[in-house]
Amino acid sequence: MINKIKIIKEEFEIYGDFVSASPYGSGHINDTLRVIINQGGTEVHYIFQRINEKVFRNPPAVMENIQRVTEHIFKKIEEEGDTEITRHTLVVIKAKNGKSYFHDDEGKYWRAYIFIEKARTYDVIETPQQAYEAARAFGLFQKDLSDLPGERLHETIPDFHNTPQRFANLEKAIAADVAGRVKNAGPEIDFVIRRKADVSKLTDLLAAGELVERITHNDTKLNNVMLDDKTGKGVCVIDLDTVMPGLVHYDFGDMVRTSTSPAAEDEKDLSKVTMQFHMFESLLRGYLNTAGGFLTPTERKYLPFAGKLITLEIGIRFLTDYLEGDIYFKTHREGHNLDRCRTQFKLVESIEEQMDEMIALLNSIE
Ligand code: ADP
Ligand code: GN1
Ligand code: MG
Repeated sequence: MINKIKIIKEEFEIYGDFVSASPYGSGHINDTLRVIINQGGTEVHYIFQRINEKVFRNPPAVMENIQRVTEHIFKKIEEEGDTEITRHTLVVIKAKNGKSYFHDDEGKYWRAYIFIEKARTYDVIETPQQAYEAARAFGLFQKDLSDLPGERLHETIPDFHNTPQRFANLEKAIAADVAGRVKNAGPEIDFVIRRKADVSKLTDLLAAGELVERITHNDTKLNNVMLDDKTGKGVCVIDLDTVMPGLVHYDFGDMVRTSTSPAAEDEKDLSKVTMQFHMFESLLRGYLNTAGGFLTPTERKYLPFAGKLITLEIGIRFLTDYLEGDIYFKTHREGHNLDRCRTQFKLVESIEEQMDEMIALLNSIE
C-alpha cells in the first residue's frame, strides 16, 4: 500500500518528495492515509483516501458533490474575509488530469485533501464545550449550504437515511440468515420490532410536506468534525461523501448518537452507555446557535425524536450487517457489529427515558 501511495502521489498536483504514508483515523468506510511530503526541507501533510466503491457506487458523482459544496463554502468564507480558509473547509487537490480524483489501473478511485493542522477529531465526547462546538459547526455547515446554486446534489447512497427501508432490509437479512447468526441476536431483533411504529415518522412527515428537504451532511458523527487543538472551537466539517439532500434531523440525530454518551460506539460494558443530558443540552444550544435561524417550527419540534430515531437506525444497520456476515462496515473483532448494535440500543433506551425532559428543554429555549 505505501509503495502504491508513492505512485499515486505523482498523479496529483502536489510538488515535493514523498516521505511516508500511514493509515489515519478510525472511519468505518474509506481507506484514509496521512501522507508526508518534503517540500524544500519542510514536511507537509496531506490526506489521501481510497474511496470505498462497494459503498459509493458512483465515485465521480461523490466527488462532483464534494467539489460543488467545498467551492461554495470556500467562496462564502473568502467573501467574509476569513484569513484561514483552508482550515475552515476541506480543499480537494486536483489530479494532474484536471479531475478531482484519480482512477488507478486497478479501477480504484483516489482523492487528496489539504491536511487540516492544529486540530483533531474525537471518537468519544469528553466535554460539553466539545458538544457545543461540534453542533455549532454542523449547523453552520447546513446554513452555508442553504443557498447552494444549481442542480439538486447527487444522492451518493440512495435511501441512505430511509429508516423504513433500513427496517425492511433488516427483515430480509433475518429471513435469509446467510451467516447463521439470527440465533445470536434474538433480543436485538425484538428490540427493533417493538419500535416499528417509530421508523417511518420522519419520512411520513416529509411525504406529507410537513418537513422540508435541505442539503445535509448525513454522517455527523463526532469524528467527522475537527476541533481546534488550542481553543477547542469547531474548525472544519469533514467526511463529505454523503452530503446530499436530506432532513436536518439526520444530522442532529447523529450528533445525539455520537456526542452524548461517554462510551465508545462499540463499548461492550453497556452500563457505561448513557445519554448524558448536559451533553444533549450543549448540542442543542450549539446547533440552534447556527441553525436556529432557518429551522421551521416543525423541524425544531422533532429534534429530540431525531436523536432516538437515528440511533435506532444506525443500530439497525449494524445489526443487519452482523446478520449479513459483516460485509459493509469495517470490523476489527468477532461480533463487532453486534457489539455496536447493542451499544446503540442501550443508548436508544436511555434517550427514551429522558425524552420528556429533552422536549421540555427544547421548549424552554427561545
Ligand atoms: P471515513 O469516511 O472512513 O470516516 P474520514 O473522511 O472521516 O473517513 O477520515 C478519517 C479520519 O481522518 C477523520 O476522522 C480525521 O481524523 C482524519 N481526516 C480526514 N480528513 C482530514 C483532513 N483534511 N485533515 C486532517 N485530518 C483529516
Ligand atoms: C460510517 O464513514 P464513517 O465511519 O464516518 C457510516 C455512517 C455510520 C457510521 C457509524 C457512508 O461513517 O453512516 O453512521 O459509520 N458511513 C457510511 O459509525 O455508511
Ligand atoms: Mg469519517
